[in-house]
Amino acid sequence: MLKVYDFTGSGNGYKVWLLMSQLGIPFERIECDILKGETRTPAFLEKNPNGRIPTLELEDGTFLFESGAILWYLAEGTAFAPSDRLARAKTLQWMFFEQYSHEPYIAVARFWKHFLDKLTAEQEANLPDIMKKGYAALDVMEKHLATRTFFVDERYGLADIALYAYTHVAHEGEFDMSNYPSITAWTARVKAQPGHVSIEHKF
Ligand SMILES: N[C@@H](CCC(=O)N[C@@H](CS)C(=O)NCC(=O)O)C(=O)O
Repeated sequence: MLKVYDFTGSGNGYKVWLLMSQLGIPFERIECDILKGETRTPAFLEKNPNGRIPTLELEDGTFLFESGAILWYLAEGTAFAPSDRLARAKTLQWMFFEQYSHEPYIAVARFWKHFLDKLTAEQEANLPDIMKKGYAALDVMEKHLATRTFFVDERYGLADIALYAYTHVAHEGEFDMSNYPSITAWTARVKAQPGHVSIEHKF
């Protein structure tokens, strides 16, 4: 059986097991407490030299890391990963956007505000810039979704999963979502997809 190394509440981990749930792929979930450094032990670094979850262990003992790569591995050949060349590129476009312009701000603000007891002076100093860049990513999404139901070709797929993971919990990073009606409507459409599970799902 596939094994998913994960941390409760992680949006990056959630992307992986949300897709697996929707595809009906059985998996074993292994909790790694990142707050206790459990992804930085020599044993974990053997699995993922980058010391992070999500990490997927295949049945032959191969390890795969980076949520986007794991999503593509799992979704290849299914309706979640388009076969059309341009649709694949557009899916990657939004997934790269998520990793470069969205997750580093929205997920980081959420982690600091929702998971940490107290911010360091450096984190406090960086927070306004993180929030500003997070809002810039939300602005891009809002504009795109104003005339669309899903990110690529009006079909729910990997780009939606990748962006949903941290967007729907952006309020936990104290992002005010009241000015984002198109994102809010898209969030509801994602939640309504067959096999959807919540990030708060108890294993
Ligand atoms: N780009 C990576 C980011 C993974 C990531 O940042 N994981 C965090 C939890 S959400 C982590 O494992 N942090 C622990 C650490 O850095 O020690 C992905 O998409 O998988």
